[in-house]
Amino acid sequence: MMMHQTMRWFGPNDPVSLSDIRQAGCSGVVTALHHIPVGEVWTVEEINQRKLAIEDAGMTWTVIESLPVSEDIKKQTGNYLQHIENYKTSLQNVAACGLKVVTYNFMPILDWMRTDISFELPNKSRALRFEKAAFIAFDLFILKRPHAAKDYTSKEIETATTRYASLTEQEKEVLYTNALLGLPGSEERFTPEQILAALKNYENIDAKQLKQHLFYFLQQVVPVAEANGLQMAIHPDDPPYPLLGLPRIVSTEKDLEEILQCIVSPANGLCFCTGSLGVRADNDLVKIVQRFGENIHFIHLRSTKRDADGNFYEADHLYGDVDMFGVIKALLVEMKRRGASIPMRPDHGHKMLDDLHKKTYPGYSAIGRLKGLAELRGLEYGISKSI
Ligand code: DNO
Repeated sequence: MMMHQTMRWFGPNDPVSLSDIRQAGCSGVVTALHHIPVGEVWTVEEINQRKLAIEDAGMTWTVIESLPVSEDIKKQTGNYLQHIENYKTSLQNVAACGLKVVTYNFMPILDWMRTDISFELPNKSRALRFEKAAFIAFDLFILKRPHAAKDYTSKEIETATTRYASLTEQEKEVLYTNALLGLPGSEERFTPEQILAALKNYENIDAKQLKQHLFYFLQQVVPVAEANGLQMAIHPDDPPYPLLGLPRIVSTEKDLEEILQCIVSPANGLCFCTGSLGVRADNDLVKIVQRFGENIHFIHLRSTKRDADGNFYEADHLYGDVDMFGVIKALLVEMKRRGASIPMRPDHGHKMLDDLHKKTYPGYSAIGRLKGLAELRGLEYGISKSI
């Protein structure tokens, strides 16, 4: 038994087509209705229309990535109660259309964060990278977040100051654009004013408070998911630590444990993302699979490479810091235990070959992901034959 192999598809505007994904060897895609504003209901008609398009291309759609959680729900402000009701309705609707897994995240304001989306590797392909000094320079000197300096050591500030001084005007512009990239799947860019205003709303929400908001949300929606045969899958923070003074609450093994305990249900589960969790050296990924395997409903496979200065870049899928052999082996043991396959996707990929000249969503070019998937599939096949 192999994992259910999928790729993320951003919908009809994605430069990577369904046919490309099918040729990469996928039996399904994971997607979302990105055009529906966050907080509103996904209707049966809209879901079915997307599902049919995917089935027409010879694949299935069982995993949603993502059914987004509104900022109001995360902050418990404004219309959050209505948004939770809408979320429940969307869950009922996606279940009625035969979907199974609902990925979401609880990262305030921003989803993933990188400083460089075109980091040149020795072989000339391009990767996503997070450079700490550049990020701090962005925070202090471009965004100019009030009181940001108190979050950093004087050494970090010194390094960031030097780094900022080394940037050309064009490089500053690129750093600004990268750091303020909107949510994946949207063309939106935040302005510094928008971000500062959004950050201000989180001033009184610390990690403990945000966790309570997550738990409240889960206590509301998980019973609906369970009653409808759905599996919720929370995506970890990327990177897995606080940024811009914002709390991050899905970063460590302890966080995962608390989330799974706040409402014990087969529907309350994880999107196990090795690239996100793997940025922290104190996350033992194999152990996390062994401990929480039962609640892993969706898998993102990717590897990052850290350095001593707190930087990381997205490495080849099988190398970097992630013990991909150990992780896949542990996941296959879990699949065997439950007698069912788990959906996976190669997370991100390098920009390489013809894709170097194309405009694609950062991390989501076709060829780099195809290479990642092919390598992961080979590794999985080898391990599955030997256990
Ligand atoms: C990044 C993705 C995330 C993920 C969301 C899930 O490339 O892994 O954007 O889709 O966090 O809600």
